[in-house]
Amino acid sequence: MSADYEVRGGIAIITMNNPPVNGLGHATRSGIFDGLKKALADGAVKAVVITGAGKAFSGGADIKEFNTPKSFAEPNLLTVIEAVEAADKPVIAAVHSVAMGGGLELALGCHYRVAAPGAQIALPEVKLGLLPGAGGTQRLPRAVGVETALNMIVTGNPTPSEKFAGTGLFDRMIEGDLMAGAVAFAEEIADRRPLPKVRDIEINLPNRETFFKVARDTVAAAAKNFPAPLNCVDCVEAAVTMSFEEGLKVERESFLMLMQTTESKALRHYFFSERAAAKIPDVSEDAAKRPIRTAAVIGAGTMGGGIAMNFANAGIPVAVVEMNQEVLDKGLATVRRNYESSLKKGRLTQEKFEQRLGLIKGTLSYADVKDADIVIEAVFEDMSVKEAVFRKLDEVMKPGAILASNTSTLDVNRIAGFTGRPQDVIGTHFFSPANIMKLLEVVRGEKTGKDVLATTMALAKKIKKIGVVSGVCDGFIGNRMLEQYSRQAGFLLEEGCLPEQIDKAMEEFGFAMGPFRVGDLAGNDVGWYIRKRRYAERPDTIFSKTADLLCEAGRFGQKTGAGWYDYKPGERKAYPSEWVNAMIVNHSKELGIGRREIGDREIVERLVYALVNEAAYLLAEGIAQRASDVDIVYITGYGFPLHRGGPMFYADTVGLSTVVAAMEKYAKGRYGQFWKPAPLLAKLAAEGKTFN
Ligand code: T1G
Repeated sequence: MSADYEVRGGIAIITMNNPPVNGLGHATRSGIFDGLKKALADGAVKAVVITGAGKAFSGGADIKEFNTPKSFAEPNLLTVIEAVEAADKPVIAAVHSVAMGGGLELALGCHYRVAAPGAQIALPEVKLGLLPGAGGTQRLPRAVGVETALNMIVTGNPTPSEKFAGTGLFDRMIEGDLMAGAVAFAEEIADRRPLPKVRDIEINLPNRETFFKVARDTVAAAAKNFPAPLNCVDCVEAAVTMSFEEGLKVERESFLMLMQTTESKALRHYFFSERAAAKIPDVSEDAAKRPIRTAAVIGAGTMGGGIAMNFANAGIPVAVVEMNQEVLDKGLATVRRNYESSLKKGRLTQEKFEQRLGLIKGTLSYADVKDADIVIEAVFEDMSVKEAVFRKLDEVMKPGAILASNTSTLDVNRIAGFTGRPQDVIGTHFFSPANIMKLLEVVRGEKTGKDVLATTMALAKKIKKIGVVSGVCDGFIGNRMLEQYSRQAGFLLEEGCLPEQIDKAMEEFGFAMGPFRVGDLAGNDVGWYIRKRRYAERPDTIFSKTADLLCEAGRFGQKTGAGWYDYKPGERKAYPSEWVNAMIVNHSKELGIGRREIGDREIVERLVYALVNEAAYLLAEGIAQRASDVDIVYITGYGFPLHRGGPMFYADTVGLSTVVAAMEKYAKGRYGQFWKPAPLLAKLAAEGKTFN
């Protein structure tokens, strides 16, 4: 059973024991339920304490069981909590470390609750596209007040346990030995009657109509594409306006409905995918790692400065190396401005501001960084420049230093070959802005040491990035897929679309920004430089020339005041450009293409399925370890809509045979050869299977 039972001097102790976080799976629920029955039947037992073994009281319902029969198998969580609340002996929850979701709901069903300080208290179900489904929306408002409860439920964010000392949530905070304190508390209240129940606490909320109207307006504005947050408001309102039982019914109906939504399945997929990405089949989690006490960055440009900030934010001293004092000063000034902006917005305390700035130093000399544990080059994306840097690093850096490249497309094996220590070379592809974007593509070279890979993945976690391992190919995972996405966008321009139509279609699909607005933001010259290399390396790969014509006109985007769109000085608003649209129409004419009306559906299918098809090749080649890694890359690095779960999850929800049928339709168009389904995609579709 996933719960241990013992009796200590008349106090029964039920200890949930389902590592790693005491998820309330069927076995654990049964263990609690049976332990309670035993305690209530034992005349020698005066009170019951429920707690959790290991690193959590309980992390909540076992998400791995969702959408399986076990999830609702009796005793389900509601049954367990009802039994606890109806017990005729006092039941005390002894909370430590983590009490989340169903774990907190179980504690709320107990008659008393004691807690160690510093425990994370949360109802995070909304982050999974759900809401608390075991009484949390009805009991928490009664325990801590409607406003506090609603904020916790709608945001899902944790609050430290000590914040609830003296509220209806915790009867006592216990420093030191929690179990000894809990047993002593149990003995103290063992004979107290009647047994207090959170459900009996009266709620009074003046101006409740206004309160919930404001709450709904606030939540609706932030909850675009996600139904759960507004349902949370409805349930908390039911706690205020209805009886406990009626409110519980409203909660249950909403919970079961949300459990079936694609949005919730996408969010649950993301939750597990983010954790799966850290796993490397041939590198165990306890593989040897090198200590990272100091870092260095080569290049003080936008990327170099952003990368340096990641180290400073994690408390790791970092030196930025530049060849030119003026460029170095400019780069460090940008870093200071970024921190000043966070300070002004209240996201950073003065102390943290000074501490972080103090951790970043500039230098013009490689010799100053020779003892750094890791050095990351963030110089111009040109192999000859990378070669010069890595030869220098090989000459200067201490033995055992990790030599990383921030290249976004180049061959990390070739870069490793510029050194005499290829086992120490790895790719760390940050995404701009490097101090903000969560994704870090960790590019594993053929000779990259397992300890170097394990160290870099652990470093990703330390600097609060999501590390995803990629093999070596042109563009790794994200940019290789982006190439096909961009190609389709260019062809659509030639066939009849204009930039604003494509961007609008993709933003309505859920992308943060469409491809052309992204280009104008990042700089169209970046892609231009990469395409010119690809024209030379792969002359048979056809691209639309529209993007080149744009760059030849110097329209690099916001940084030149004009790109796919026009911009007014000092504004970031994109205005459709007559010049660009005329250029596109004229280009179609020169190609002899009769422009046609193209619907949003075709736009979305061609751009998204281009991602899916290229990813199927990546998976078959072993560049990406698993489909869910591709989803993580595209959600965290390229703005793919989270509520759709990522390109591979989205293809699964559409159905792979539907995806293949659409591709067969597009294969009849221009450059149709791309639309031949990748063998893996064709195989899975034929077998009625999915990527994830
Ligand atoms: N169910 C199953 N597995 C879980 C889990 C859960 N609730 N929480 C974590 N894990 C796994 C996770 O996948 C990973 O597995 C390992 O535990 C360590 O996680 C009725 C319906 C608790 C703060 O949303 O926020 O209750 O990769 O790396 O950094 O109303 O996990 O090792 O195989 O995150 O120490 C609500 C989600 C559920 C909490 C610990 N609860 N979990 O963080 O470890 S719905 C949640 C977390 C619910 C009721 C409803 C965190 C954590 P693996 P980790 P951590």
